[in-house]
This record gives sequence, C-alpha cells and structure tokens, in this order.
Amino acid sequence: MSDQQIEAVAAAAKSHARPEGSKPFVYGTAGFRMNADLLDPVMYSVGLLAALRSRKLKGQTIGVMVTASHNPAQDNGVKLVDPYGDMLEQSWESYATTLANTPSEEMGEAYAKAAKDLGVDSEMPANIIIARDTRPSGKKLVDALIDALKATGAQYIDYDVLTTPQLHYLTRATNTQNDPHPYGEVSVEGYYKKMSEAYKTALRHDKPSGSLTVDCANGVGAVALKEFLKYMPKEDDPSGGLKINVANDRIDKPEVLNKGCGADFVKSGQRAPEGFNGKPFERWASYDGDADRVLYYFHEEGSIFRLLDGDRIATLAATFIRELVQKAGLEDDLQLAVVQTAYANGASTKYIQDVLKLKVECTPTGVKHLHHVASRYDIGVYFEANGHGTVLFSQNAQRKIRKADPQSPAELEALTTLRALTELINQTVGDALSDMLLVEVILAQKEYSVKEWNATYEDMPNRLIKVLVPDKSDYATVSGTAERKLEKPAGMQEKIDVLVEKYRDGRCFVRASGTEDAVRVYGEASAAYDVDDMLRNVEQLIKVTPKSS
Ligand code: NG1
Ligand code: ZN
Repeated sequence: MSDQQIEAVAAAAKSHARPEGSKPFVYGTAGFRMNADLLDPVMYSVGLLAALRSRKLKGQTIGVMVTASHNPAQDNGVKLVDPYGDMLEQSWESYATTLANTPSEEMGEAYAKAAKDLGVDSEMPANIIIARDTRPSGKKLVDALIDALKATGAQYIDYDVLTTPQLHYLTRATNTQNDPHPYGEVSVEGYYKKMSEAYKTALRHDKPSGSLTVDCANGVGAVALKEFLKYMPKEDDPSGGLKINVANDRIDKPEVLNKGCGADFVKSGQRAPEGFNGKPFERWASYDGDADRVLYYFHEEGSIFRLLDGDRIATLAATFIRELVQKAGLEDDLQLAVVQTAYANGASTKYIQDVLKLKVECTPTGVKHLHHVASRYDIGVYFEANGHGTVLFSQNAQRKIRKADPQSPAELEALTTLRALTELINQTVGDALSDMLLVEVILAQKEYSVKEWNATYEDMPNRLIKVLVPDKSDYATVSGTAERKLEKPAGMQEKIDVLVEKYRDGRCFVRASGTEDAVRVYGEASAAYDVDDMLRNVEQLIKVTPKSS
C-alpha cells in the first residue's frame, strides 16, 4: 500500500474517532447494526474495507448499503455487497470486525496491515456504489463512508435512498454490463423496467383478482413501490392490471419506521399492523424497513388473522415452478430444492417433502447460509419464515430455459412464463417488491384466493420468544445441526429434550440471536396450549441455568 494512501487514511481517521469505552463491534449476519450514534467510526472503517475488497477484485464494483432493516428508527447499520450481488465473502468478515475496532490513531497501520494480509495491490482501481434507507441518520453516515473512500482514492457513486435489494441489483448490473447476458440496465429505472416487463409477460393472459394493500413499514419500500406503480399495467388492464393500495408510507415521520407495522411486527406478533382495515379475505402484504422481506396476510370472517409467511411463499413458489418445469418438458433436466431454516413451520417442511416430493435442506439462520445452499441446485427456492428469500436459477438452468425448443403450444406457454420468472425474481437477495409480484403472478395464474393458498396445509401452532440473558455468548449450538442443538451451556440440551418429549409433536430449540442481545426460543407442537407451556418451561430453564465455564 502506498505511503501516501496510508497517510491520507490516517489523517482522515482523526475525524472519525471511536467513542471511549464502546463495546466491541462484530460484523455479523446483518453486517454492523447498532444505535446510529455509535456508527460514525464504523462507517469509516467499512469504507476502507470496501475499497480494499474492490481493489482485491481488480476494480469490480462493491456495494455498501446503510440500513438497519426492521430495527427501530434510532438504529442504523451497514453491510457490504459482493460483485454479483451476494453478501460479503465470509472470510472478509473478520477484517471488517478488526478495522471497526481499531482506534482512529492506529487506523493507518491497520489499513496497511489488512491490505498486506489480504494481498491487495494498491495500484488497482476501486469502485464503490452506495445507498441508504430512509433513516435520518443515514446521510451523515454515508458522509463518513465517503471520507474513507476519498482517502483511499476510490471512485464511488452515491445512489441516495434505495431499498436493499435495489442496491444489490445495481451492484450485479454494474459488474455484468459487458457480459453476454448482462443482469440488467445499470440504473434504478432499469430495475423497475426489468421487473415490470417480466411481470407483464408472466401475466399476459391473466389479471389478479381484487386488490392488494401493502404496509410499507413507513420505510423506503413506500418510495420504491410508489415509483414502481408508474410501470405497472393500468388497473383495468386484462394483462396484469391490479389495484395496489399503499399503506404506512410516512417516511416524513422517521420515528414511526417499523413502529406498529412492517413485516417483523406482523410476524412476531402474529397480528395485523396498525391501520389494518382489510375486509374478510382481502389481500394484505407487509414489507420490512429496507424492503427485503415480505409477508402476506388476511382476516377471515370474525376477524381471525391468517398469516402467509415466508414458508407459505416458498411452498407456493416451489409448487408453481415445479408445475412449469414439468409443463415445459424440463423435468429431467432441472433439479429443484427448497431451503429453509429451523424456524420453518414443521407443517411446511412436511408438505414440501410428502406432497410436493421435493428435497428440503435446513441451514443455520441468516440468508447468506440459505443462499449458499440454494445456489447448489438448478433451481433453489429459499425463504426464512420471516419473509426473506428468493428463488435462484443457476447458470445451467437459465441456459436450458433460454435454449429449450418447445414441442407444443403448451410447452411454449410454460417456457414463456418460466423465462419471465427468471427476470422477475431478484437473483441477488430477497426482494419484497419482486417476491410480492411473484406471489401475485402465481395467485392470478392459478386462480387462487388467499383462502385457497392458506388451505394448502395447516400450520403447526408455534411461537418464537426472546429471553434476555446476562451473556448470550454462553449459548452455542452444535455445528452441523442447523442450530437445532445446544452444546453450551453444558447439559441444557438434555434438559430441553426431556421437557419437549412430553408434548405431542413437540419441537423446540434455543440459539443466541446474531442481531440482538438475547437468546431466541422457538417452539411448535400439535396444540397451542402445549406450545405455551413448553416455552414457559424452557424459558424457566434458561433463567435458572448458571453460566457455563
Ligand atoms: P437473529 O437475530 O440472528 O435471530 C434475525 C432473524 C434472521 C435474519 C436476521 C437478519 C429470525 C428468527 N431471525 O436473526 O432470520 O433475518 O435477523 O436480519 O427471524
Ligand atoms: Zn430487511
């Protein structure tokens, strides 16, 4: 690394000092996420790492997204996006952590050391693109990031306010623009155009029924959805026309972000958001604060709330895509699998295995794990129960779908829809807007109402709770169990097993949260009162367990 660059990095670092006594920062499943007041020095360090990553990859563009997703308004966060739109390569996470914990007066040397350890050639160009959600703290945090980029001599484009999946799209589009099959136009408009064209093709003969209301969590999803509506067919258009109502779009009131609304509120509370006024069986959807998650729900008569979560979207998508693959005559060529985490409702897993007869894989929590496993299949459907997920089509699958020679009008129809889906579904990361359009396409093509969608299988009663513990690092899971078995605290898993055995079809597991200072306990059983009893007992067990050594 050139002395000049190291000096510039060290000099600019002085304006981004780490507050005295702040806790160590860790680059976790969701990048760095914390109270926004602590983030300025972290942002500076992330800027340095982004530049190193781009130089290491010979100037390929790296994305930086400033968001704290479903967290409250006072928090913020940052994560890096690799050139093809996936999350930062895991082996670099420890460098992110090290730089974020370096005192500002040592930043020059730490930067030089990281560059040396990572084998970065300082002569290489560095290109970064940046976006942020609607949080008021975002602007200043982006300034801290840009300070680092300027110090290292990186080129950057600040895209201002975007959803997380839009930034992932732009990263991949930028890096593939000279490829034989570019991902899409390198612009936000290109993102909307790609999705709306694909949506119109997929619904060339169908029109969704009724209307859809979208709770945007008072976040950036409202901005994106309103913009996207300009590209949608007219409401009465027989090809894809749909009335979409936008709810919870108060981005002018930052304090209401994710408050009483949004996908996380709906999923954890298993209830409709504030402002819900849906008539029985009317479709509603909720995004989270950065619009990478989506859930559907409705009220039955008598105000019974029905949630159609990530598991439901996964089963719906897998069913539909499998039918299309069969109808297109590609059944023997394309292997389809569904990837879930331990939080998936047991009934959904059983349905995929027993009724759809598809392979199910279970990975640890965090989309990077699901994404990784899904990418091993020709078509990998992955969703977390909380609504974060997508469908990946491998290069092989895309080529076969592109080149297939239909032998009948029916095969051509199925292929046309399948081709449209490869364009409609965000290939980089879960995307609330794209997943929502996928659901709309499927419901319209299959002529399903939410009632029929919900009736495909019955969820096991379940509950997810958070238990505050003195130190969550006392909790560790056995590797290879997809976080379903504890290895620490010693002896606790055995006690949980004894407890759970008492409940019919009981399943329960405990793990430390990666994003909050707590452990999570998930439980399901045949009867709702058993779930409550089981969780009460496990919670009690956690509360009385002494610290393990
Ligand atoms: P943690 O806090 O590690 O459970 C939560 C979600 C994850 C994922 C991350 C990132 C649950 C149970 N956990 O992780 O699925 O979305 O946040 O946002 O939903
Ligand atoms: Zn999110």
